[in-house]
Amino acid sequence: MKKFKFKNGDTIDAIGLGTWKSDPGEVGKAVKAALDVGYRHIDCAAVYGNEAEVGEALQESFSKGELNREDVWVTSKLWNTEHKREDVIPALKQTLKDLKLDELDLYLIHWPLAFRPGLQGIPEKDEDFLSPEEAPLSETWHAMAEAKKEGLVRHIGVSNFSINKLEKLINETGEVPEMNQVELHPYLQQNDLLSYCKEKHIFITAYSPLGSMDRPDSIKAENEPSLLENEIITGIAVKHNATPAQILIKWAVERDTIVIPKSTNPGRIEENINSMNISLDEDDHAQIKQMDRHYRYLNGKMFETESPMYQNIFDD
Ligand code: NDP
Ligand code: 1BO
Repeated sequence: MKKFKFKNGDTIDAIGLGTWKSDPGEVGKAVKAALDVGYRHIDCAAVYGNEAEVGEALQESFSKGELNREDVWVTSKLWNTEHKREDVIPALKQTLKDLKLDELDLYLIHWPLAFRPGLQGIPEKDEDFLSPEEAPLSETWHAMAEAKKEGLVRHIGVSNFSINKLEKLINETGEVPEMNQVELHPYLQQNDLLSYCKEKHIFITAYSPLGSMDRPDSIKAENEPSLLENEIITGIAVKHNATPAQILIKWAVERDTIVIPKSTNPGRIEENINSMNISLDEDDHAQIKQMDRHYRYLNGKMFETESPMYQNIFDD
């Protein structure tokens, strides 16, 4: 398994298990199935509503002596209602309690958007947000740094940050996030962001690498393009005697990004990690390069209200 090394020597596996939309009753089994076939990296978030079950599965493996805590990389994310400086560490402590861990490997600001504390669901009106003056991202970031100093988390980063937002955060705080987790796949190759992050030594994690087809209809566009059925991808899959999902995952890894496909199906969980055994050639990369169409499955529109301040979150 390819690994990426942080400045302090810690390493993260290039392929992790995504857990968004993994239902209660299924997510624990998925984590156990993943650990059994060699995953050592689990991507979680408070808002996924399933961290307690993920924690039980991890705990079972640790208590049986199958794995030690330090064998598994666990990422979680701060939800948008907890951006106030005083709310960050309590939110992190709740996640640690749910996951039954003393320390996280990586904690990310989930979105560069602050919701009113206590808001259930997603914003419907401008008042459901805290403005950038009420909850500046720099303040949230300072609290993340405090959590790291307190030993609650080993690494901190962000998610869904554009180059502009990263630049602003770095200029305002003098601290560089260690990770940016963003949507990334052949239809959204993020070349500029990749170059920027490489220059700043920020790792990139690619989310929704397979097209996130199990999202609720309310956050799906009509006639979304399919990655798994794309002719270039299926053609390359046939050539390598592999599946389309394996090609998409290995493409992400060969571009030096970390990738976190979600599945609750044991066969697909194993299929996805086995993508590490495939090797794409120059022609495969050249063909996939042509697929970029700057298409986002998660376009952020679900968070938009009337105010321009809460629109175009990705600065596209
Ligand atoms: P993915 O692109 O990983 O797609 C998940 C879908 O693909 C599910 O329907 C799954 O079904 C299916 N699938 C999985 N493996 C295969 C396979 N081998 N062949 C065919 N279908 C397959 O979508 P996600 O949006 O879930 O992204 C992955 C992870 O990234 C999330 O779970 C989450 O952890 C993270 N994420 C983070 C975000 C952020 O804002 N930071 C936003 C979105 C995602 P099944 O389960 O039945 O196998
Ligand atoms: C609102 C979607 C979050 C997925 O990480």
